[in-house]
Amino acid sequence: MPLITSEGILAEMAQDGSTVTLEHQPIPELDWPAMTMAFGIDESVKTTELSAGQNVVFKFRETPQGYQVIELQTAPRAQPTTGE
Ligand SMILES: [Cu+2]
Repeated sequence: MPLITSEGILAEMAQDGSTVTLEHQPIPELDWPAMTMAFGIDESVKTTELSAGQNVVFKFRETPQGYQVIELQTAPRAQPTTGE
C-alpha cells in the first residue's frame, strides 16, 4: 500500500509512544471523512517534542498491525479558521 500524506491536530500521544490519536483532515485516497482516530507509530518517528494540540503533517500506511504513522512533523496551521 502506498504512503498517504495527511494533516491534522495531535489529540493525544500514548505515554509509551506506541500510538497517537490524530484529528485528521479528509483523506480522499481512502474515502475517509475528517475524523479523530488512533494510529500506530513506527519506532523511527521521534515523538519527544510533540504535544497535544499541535498541528501536524504525517505520512502513514496500512500494515498487518493496522495504520502506522511513519513520518510525523509539526506544521503551521494551514486551514483558516472561520467563525472566530
Ligand atoms: Cu481516520
